Amino acid sequence: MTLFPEMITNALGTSIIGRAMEHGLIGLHAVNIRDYTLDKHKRVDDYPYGGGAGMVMQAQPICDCYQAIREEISKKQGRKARSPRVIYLTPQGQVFHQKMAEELAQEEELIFLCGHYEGIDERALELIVTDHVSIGDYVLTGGEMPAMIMIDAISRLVPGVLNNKESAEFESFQDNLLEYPQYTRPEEYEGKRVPEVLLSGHHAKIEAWRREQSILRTKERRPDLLSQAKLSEKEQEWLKRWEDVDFVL
Ligand code: 9D3
Repeated sequence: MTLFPEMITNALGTSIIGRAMEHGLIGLHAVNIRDYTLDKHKRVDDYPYGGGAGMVMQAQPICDCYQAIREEISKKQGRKARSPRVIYLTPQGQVFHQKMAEELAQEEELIFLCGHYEGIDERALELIVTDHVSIGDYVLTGGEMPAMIMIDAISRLVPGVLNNKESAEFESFQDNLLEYPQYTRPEEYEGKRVPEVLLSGHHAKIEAWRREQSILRTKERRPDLLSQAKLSEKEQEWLKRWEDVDFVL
């Protein structure tokens, strides 16, 4: 639900998500809230009661838009569907994270409500919204890009959307460690050589090196994640020896 539906369809249509839509793995409908206004000038906002700067989006177009979407879902499912979760994108929401994406990927239907500049009449939020979500502590101009980010993160978890199953499973955030560095041909570029161990063909050594790199890289770049990573006793001992080293990578 948005005032700028083409923003969503244009951006997501050309991505991996677009391919998944063509294959019928997911469906995406960007619904224009303005299509549900009863105002003869097609207005969807008005001045705030109590005064103040800016405009406020009215409850009626949003709630009617929501009811129309519910009707479509019922038609598709051939029965009265249970109420889908309605996610309102707002800087005041819970901050989006991978666990939330995994949980939302289990849902059959999701509705995203995007605001823009102005706020939304609180009564519309009280009537239809089930989740308030932000994508982080920085200020954007609207909820469309946050919705797209959520849709992308959730859709790639739907079976079949990614090519190989592994890519969804062995993940940066799965075990709270960052990925190891990767190299391809040539062996030397601008005087910089590929780490010798990767050319050795010694698979156990390569695996051990990659694990080390993941741990060191996480310590350097995302120390906040390291505290939640599952490291073996041996790895924790080994890591202690790097404790006083400031610049490794
Ligand atoms: C300062 C009062 N508000 C302006 C009327 C704050 C405000 C509301 C809405 C500022 C920006 C926005 C537009 N942003 C979003 O709708 C939004 C958002 C964001 O800005 N950052 C992170 N996550 C999100 S989710 C939706």
